[in-house]
Amino acid sequence: DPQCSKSADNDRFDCHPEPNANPQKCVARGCCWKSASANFDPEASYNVPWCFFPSDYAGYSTDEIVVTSTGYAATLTATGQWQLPYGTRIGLLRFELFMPTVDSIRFKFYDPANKRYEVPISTPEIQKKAFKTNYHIDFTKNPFSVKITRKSTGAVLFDSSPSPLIFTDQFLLISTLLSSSNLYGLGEQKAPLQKGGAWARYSLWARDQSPTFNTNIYGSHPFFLNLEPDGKAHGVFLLNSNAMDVDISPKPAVTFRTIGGILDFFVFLGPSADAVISQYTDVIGKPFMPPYWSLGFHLCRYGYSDTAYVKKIIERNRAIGIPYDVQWTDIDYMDAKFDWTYDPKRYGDLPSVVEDLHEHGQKYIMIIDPGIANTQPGKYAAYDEGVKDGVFIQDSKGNLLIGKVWPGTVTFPDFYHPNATKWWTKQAQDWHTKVSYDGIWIDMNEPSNFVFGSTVGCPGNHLDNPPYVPQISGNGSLADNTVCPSALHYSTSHYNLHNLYGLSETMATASAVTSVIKKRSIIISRSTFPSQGHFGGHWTGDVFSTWEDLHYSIPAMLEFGMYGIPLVGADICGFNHDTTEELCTRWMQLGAFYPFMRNHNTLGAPDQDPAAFSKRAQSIMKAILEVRYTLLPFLYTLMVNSHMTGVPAARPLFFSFPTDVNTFDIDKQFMWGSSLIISPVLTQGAESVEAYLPKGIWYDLYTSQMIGSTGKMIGLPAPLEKIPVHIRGGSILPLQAPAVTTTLSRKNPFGLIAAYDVNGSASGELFWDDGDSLDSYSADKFCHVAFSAAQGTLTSVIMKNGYAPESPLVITEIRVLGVAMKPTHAEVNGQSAKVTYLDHLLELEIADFSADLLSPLRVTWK
Ligand code: MIG
Repeated sequence: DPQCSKSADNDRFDCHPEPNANPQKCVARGCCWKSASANFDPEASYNVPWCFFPSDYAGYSTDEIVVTSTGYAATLTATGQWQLPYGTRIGLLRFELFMPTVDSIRFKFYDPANKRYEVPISTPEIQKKAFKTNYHIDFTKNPFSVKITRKSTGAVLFDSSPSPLIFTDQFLLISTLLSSSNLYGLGEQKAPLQKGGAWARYSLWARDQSPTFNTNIYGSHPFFLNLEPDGKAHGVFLLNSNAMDVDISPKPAVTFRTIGGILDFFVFLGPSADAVISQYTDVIGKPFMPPYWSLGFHLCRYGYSDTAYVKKIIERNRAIGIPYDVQWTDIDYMDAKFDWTYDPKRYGDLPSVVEDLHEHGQKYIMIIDPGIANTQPGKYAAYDEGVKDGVFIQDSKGNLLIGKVWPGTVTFPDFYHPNATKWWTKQAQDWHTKVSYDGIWIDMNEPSNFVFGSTVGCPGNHLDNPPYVPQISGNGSLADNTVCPSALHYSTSHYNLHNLYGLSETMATASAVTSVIKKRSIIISRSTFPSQGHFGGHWTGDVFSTWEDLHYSIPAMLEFGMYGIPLVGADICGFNHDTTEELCTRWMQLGAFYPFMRNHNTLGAPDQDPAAFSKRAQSIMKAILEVRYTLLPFLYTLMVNSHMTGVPAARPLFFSFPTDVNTFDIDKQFMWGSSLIISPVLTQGAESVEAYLPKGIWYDLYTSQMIGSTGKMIGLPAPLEKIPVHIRGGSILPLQAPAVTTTLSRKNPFGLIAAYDVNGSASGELFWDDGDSLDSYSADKFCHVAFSAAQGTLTSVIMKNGYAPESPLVITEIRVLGVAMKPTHAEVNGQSAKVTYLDHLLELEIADFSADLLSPLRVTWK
């Protein structure tokens, strides 16, 4: 067949995605069979397909593309001979394309005759077409394809022409060409940050699964960011929550193969990576504003068998002065593992432990699992009230679906049920009258189930056994380790809502906690879906106490930033297996730069709280925590920026250096904003790091030592005492003296570090507010100070003054890095201050003054 012979390896699109393809099966599908000529990697999880679509395979065509008030529309008709074993095609499809803004596009393919399931997240309404756009839209009619290019460069942003378009009830496929192999996103996966360049398949189906390569794990994010050849960025989001595969090919191209819903795409034009995430979060929701305390250090473990153990941990870490804001407890506290209860014997004094934390300016968070025990009817309010309100998931016949988790047999709340949030809020309220928690940790919400589908299995209908199952773990079964896909939520099947379970629980829990606490809080969820960040954060699950997982925590953190979930971190020191003192020390150092910093450990593993280690390790951990607490005004400012724009606090290097190709693959280093580069030690025994410093001036955070880089790998000394961190020339960072809690550190004096760029200038900013009011940003109750420095001066402008602290915020110290000439005299707001100049470091220190941080500052030196 001439249509087959034309296909070079990289032009192939998989016609037999299931395992065990053979020539007979392939030809029966009307597809081409040919072994790969090259690039076959026996180690890879996915390779060049040997069974692939001929270039004229069945698709859809149209006679006419109509211009509408919002964009374009067309009616598509199925064409060609259809031979795939995935049901019949929908004969007529509707295509609609919207052009809501100059830099964004939305388009959908759906069945105009039958309403299909669509993802229940709220997205902005589109009423009109942008007057001007930065993109071109082109179509082909037969077969139908859509192509979007960037006007200024011609770069491809979306092009569906390379593979057939397929749309059956339970099998939908579309491919798009990429503009380069620099591809990011498509999680949640344990994988490198940069995912393009080779054949790969990432499948999305929420699963209780420790992060391991090539497996679907807790969350689903059908979003990618692609860098164009000139460093511009665009994003593509498929708003679809069904189980799916995402195939990556070196063409470069991406194929989405989903088993339900509709094809509903968004394309975001950036052109910077920041702008892509900002546009993406315009659609899925901006990140929630976390309370200040949540940026402090959190301590947790699975296996605190009683409160005596918890108290011992609290006391021994306080005793050595560890900066430490939040103590957590895991399922150990529960009475027989029932939600919203505590064990009267082992945890009888939990309320007073929490009171003691509060008296010390600390906070308390406990775990809640979604499964509600059904074994004590009439005696257990959460269950009884849930049954009365009808909020539990039902089996396909309408009976309660019973699964099994920690408390034994359970029902699962349907958090999308109209009564669910009210019922959940009542549980959260009643519980708060007993234990005055400050936030909630929600685990097991894929949802995880210890039995297959339910205690009686699954009926095995078309939802339990669809004609195609993406390449997920669990012996090819969607029900493995979770609820039957055929189970019923209020609005639709679990088949459709499975990937949204964690998001729906986060939304209900955030709403409950907000109405109970009436202050900002955090909900940290294991399972996530787009929009999660608008309601809560994420931790990356059951990572191993290994050097490898220490490394992979960086791409995991960075990709969640791109998903609009900036409050993210991994279990510091590792969860599964035993950590070592060295690994834990290195992990505390890296973890001090996770936006969400929690040390957590599994049942049975030795303690790994800072006080569990030698004096030397304790003091290293304490020192890096003091560095983090010193930097908290800067981190908080980044989180405010995230809240306002979506741009993450912890970012890949390429966000700041988009034309430096050396940065595109880097996932062993990362940045805070565009001002700090963190280059952790990730190998055992290492005392230095080979780190990439992009072109420019960098200053060692601890010693102020300057490095002028031409953009190259540099060996940085890193004895166990030190994680290399550099300030980018051109930055001004707001700082505050550390303390053992943020309650105390927030009262300390502020300082600034201004690091000159090559032109001798620098700028920065500070956002500040009371740290925990719900309306700080919605009601403009915050302050925003902009700083700038040039030769001999540093000034501030009060951009917004919406928050009046109880006592004035004072600034008492300024360091300026890169000052070439020794000054002898400095003045702060007209008063002379003390000058110290370190000529070997070109560092100027201005001290012995006190000025109001929320009034315009004018510092001069000569
Ligand atoms: O099946 O609550 O990922 O952080 O410590 C294990 C016990 C259940 C899994 C979570 C982990 C937590 C653990 N949970």
